[in-house]
Amino acid sequence: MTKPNRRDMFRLGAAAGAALIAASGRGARAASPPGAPPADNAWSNSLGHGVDSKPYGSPSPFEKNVVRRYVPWLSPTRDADASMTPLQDQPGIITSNGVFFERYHAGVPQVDPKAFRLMISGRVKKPLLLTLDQLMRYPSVSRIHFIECPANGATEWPAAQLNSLQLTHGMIGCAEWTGVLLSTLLDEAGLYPDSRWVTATGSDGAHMNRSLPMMKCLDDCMIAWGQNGEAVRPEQGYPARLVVPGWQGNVNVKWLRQIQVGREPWITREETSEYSELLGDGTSLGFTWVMDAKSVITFPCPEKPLTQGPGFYEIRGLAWSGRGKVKYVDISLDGGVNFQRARLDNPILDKCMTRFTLPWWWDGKVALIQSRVTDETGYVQPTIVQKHKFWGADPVYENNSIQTWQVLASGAVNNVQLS
Ligand SMILES: Nc1nc2c(c(=O)[nH]1)N[C@H]1C(S)=C(S)[C@@H](COP(=O)(O)O)O[C@H]1N2
Ligand SMILES: [Mo]
Repeated sequence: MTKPNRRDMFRLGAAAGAALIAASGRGARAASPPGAPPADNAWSNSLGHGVDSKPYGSPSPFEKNVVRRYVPWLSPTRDADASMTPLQDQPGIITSNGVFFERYHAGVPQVDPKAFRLMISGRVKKPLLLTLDQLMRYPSVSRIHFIECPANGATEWPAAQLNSLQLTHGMIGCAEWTGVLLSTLLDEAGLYPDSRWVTATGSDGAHMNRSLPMMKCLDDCMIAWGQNGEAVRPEQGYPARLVVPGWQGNVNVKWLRQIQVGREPWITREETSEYSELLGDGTSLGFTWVMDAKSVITFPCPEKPLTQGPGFYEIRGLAWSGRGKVKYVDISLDGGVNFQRARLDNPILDKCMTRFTLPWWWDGKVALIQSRVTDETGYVQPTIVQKHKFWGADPVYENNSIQTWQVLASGAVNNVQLS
């Protein structure tokens, strides 16, 4: 199909609309068929609800399908589980608090903010014990960062298993976090030259604890109490969580209660049985903190097929890197043979989701669409074949490989893996 000019962009859609009007004729009042002027619907002839009925808002009932979802066979219990963000319905880079993915090892505790205490102890000159009000008194920052669980995409290591963007890529969320930099509190407590490691512990039943090198703690870690214009949600660690920008989700300790400073890493259970990866050659990686660059096309995708026949569509997607900013995103329509550069939307921020788009005149034929991000360090998102070379045949974590969606002639979209 030759590329039509801009004025013709919706020509095919308009023709289909005209046919529909002819078929529906008179009496079709409820919904306006494409091409017809807006119908005079009931909501135009009556009062809407007033300010008293919804002091805390919620999405339109027509958006009830936009919810977190989970994969029952990934974990046997709901209180030690993960749910995924519906990325197919996320228009921009911010993940709505109500659908921000969840991961917890012992359920969501209900923490009383009055009883909250944060202890900063260990190899510091002046240990601190802070109430929430005291914590919130320190100078604060607001920053937009993603948090991604390294198990995001784990099911897709052996083969394309789940035909869903949400279930293959949704263990990520991006929010504006507001709080105090960890460096501010560590400066207040006073470090010694050999105060080289920090361990953060949660107050939930899992008492999740992870060791972090001092360099990262003094760089950009923060203790956040704000999330996208309101208090951090219970699922995200109310009233305060650690945000470790760009690093594995599991180090972003929620329901925070202790920051311990020491000379050595703690080598906690989470750092031996859980988050250390066995490689193909039999050796194990001690710490794998940084989330490497990743991108995915969010439209079209299995949940959002092409429903209006051949013609113009805008390919849309999200890209991010735990090492810094997204530099560019390339799109392939033929399974990775040829690539063209996508347009990036501002803002392009450090360790943050970046939105990309590409205009596409779909000829109605089968296409294999992919996105590939390059970050500001020059790191290029790898193929699954390249990943397996280093990570071995059967890994769990860190699947940041290029995703291929197969667009069928019908417009349906499937998750496929190219070997
Ligand atoms: N206290 C505590 N913090 C925790 C966890 C936990 O179980 N308990 N789970 C971790 C894991 S594995 C991930 S991926 C992130 C998920 O953050 P979210 O639920 O806000 O998306 O929280 C981390 N912080
Ligand atoms: Mo995680």
